[in-house]
Amino acid sequence: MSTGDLDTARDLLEAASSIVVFTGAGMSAESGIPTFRDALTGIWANHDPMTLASPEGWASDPDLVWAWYADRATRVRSVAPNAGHLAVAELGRRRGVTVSVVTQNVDDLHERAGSVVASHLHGSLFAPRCQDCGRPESSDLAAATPRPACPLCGSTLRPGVVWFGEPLPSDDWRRAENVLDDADLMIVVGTTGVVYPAAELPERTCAAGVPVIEVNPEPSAVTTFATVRLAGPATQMLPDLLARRDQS
Ligand code: BV8
Ligand code: ZN
Repeated sequence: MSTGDLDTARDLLEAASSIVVFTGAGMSAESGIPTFRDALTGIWANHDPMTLASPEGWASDPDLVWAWYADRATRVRSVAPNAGHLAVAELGRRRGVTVSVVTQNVDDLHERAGSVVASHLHGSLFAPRCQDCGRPESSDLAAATPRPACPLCGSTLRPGVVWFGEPLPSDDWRRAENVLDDADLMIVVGTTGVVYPAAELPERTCAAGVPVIEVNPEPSAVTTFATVRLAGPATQMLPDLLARRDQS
């Protein structure tokens, strides 16, 4: 990455007052949470995440799918937010700037770093709910095994995430659209930009003439339209982007 890219990105940041930070699995990678593209490891090595993260996968083996999410929830609880999460939270505390986090991630690392998350587009590992009566259950049950029954109707709890083929939560989608309407900058961190309809949001931002800064060590679908790409990991690029010029 050239220092020119960092200067360009810093100019864009300094000029912005309403920023949307749009994040994907790469945001949590350096906290030790594998991205969706990473091959599943250990006991999950022989499973396809696209199958596990689908209604069909759930229907065919709810115990297996529940165990995968319980394992992921346990893993998230055992790691910490990284320097990238902390940089986003610090940006949100700056005077004169409104920062809205819109994440595709189902972990709570942005919240634990101190950010307020405007939208969890794909739900949360920590919001299990009854698959029949819809009653939301305590986040403590997210990692409970075996799969807990609904205390209200006795049916089974399901993970509170959005599976492939399922619609995104309308409230989260509306909140994401609302913050996009006011944005004068989007920072996209750690996403391939190929999962829809979430991937529409950076595209719409660009189409509206709002600058897009991408943070990703690899090119992605976002790279094709981003104003500038900071080619490196989130824990390095975000602190560099936010560093006050007189301090760098
Ligand atoms: C919908 C929750 C319609 C679950 C997720 C055929 C049938 C059905 C649907 C479709 C179909 N074909 C297409 C679709 C639409 C489908 C879709 O987009 N599929 C893709 C694969 C083509 N979308 C859907 O199904 C959506 N629903 O369309 O519903 C509908 C409407 C009305 C009524 C009924 C139905 C639902 C999509 C949501 C799926 N759920 N997550 C779970 O987590 O288990 S998506 C899941 O995958 C993640 O949440 C994440 O969003 C996504 C993976 O994308 P990324 O976040 O980008 O992560 P990835 O691993 O791909 O990449 C990591 C990136 O980070 C890389 O670029 C890497 O370079 C970078 N990186 C790595 N390290 C770092 C880094 N960056 C910075 N720093 C680092 N250190
Ligand atoms: Zn129930």
